[in-house]
Amino acid sequence: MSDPSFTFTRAITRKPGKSVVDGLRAEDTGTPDLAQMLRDHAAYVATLQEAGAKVIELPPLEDFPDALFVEDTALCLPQGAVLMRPGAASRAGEVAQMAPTLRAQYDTVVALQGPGHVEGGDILTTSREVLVGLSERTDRAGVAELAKIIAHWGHSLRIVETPPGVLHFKTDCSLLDGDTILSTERLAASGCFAGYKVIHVPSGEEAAANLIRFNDFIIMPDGFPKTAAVLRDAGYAVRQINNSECAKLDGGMSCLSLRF
Ligand code: CIR
Repeated sequence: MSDPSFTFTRAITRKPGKSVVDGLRAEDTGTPDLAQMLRDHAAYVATLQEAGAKVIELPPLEDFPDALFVEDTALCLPQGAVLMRPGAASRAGEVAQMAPTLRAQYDTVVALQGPGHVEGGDILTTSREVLVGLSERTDRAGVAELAKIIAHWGHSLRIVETPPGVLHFKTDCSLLDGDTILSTERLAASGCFAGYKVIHVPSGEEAAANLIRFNDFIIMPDGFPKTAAVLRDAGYAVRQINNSECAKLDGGMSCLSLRF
């Protein structure tokens, strides 16, 4: 049977707009180049399509510089979608912009009501559970509300910690298959993946930890040859996309789509 944690038919993406240069970032490492970002985004969409996705491409939202990072607005599960409450104030309004698209795709869409916050980047869905990392953007009240919603759909949720100074839980880990996680050493050291098969990101390539598994493909950022080799040796079909511009905004492969 196909594993719903990485077997998908659809994806939602949103093109970056000119305002992306104002996107949030922990550290200023330069202004993102929109033209390059649009080329990378087009390659990302094309790779999702090659992996078997029908991609719903949404237009830029100039009022929301980070809106291309659609993953943070929702959790998509087979039974329904949950609209998040981003912890970053400048991103809160992105959710209402995503809601109609999800309502058109799903019979069941439930919104977190608050007062807590959760961002999708802190959620890793495996074949056995939903892991949610507490972070600067995701708090206990938000996670408690999310846990109740998805418990009705038969999902158990486990609270874990996002390492200090790391934006999102999935900045440091990804699902490779239902039972196998790619993780940085610093995150895996917390013990949060006990019982899973863990592949460590080679030292110095920590920024490769955020990737996606979509059907048969691993879609990862370009420029991390050791990680790519480890994954190929483990039998995965790897596709690489330039991520230099989104990286300036702490964004990676998972942030750029909702997959379901
Ligand atoms: C932010 O700080 O919210 C954006 N600049 C980056 C969001 C990345 N999203 C993700 O990891 N899911």
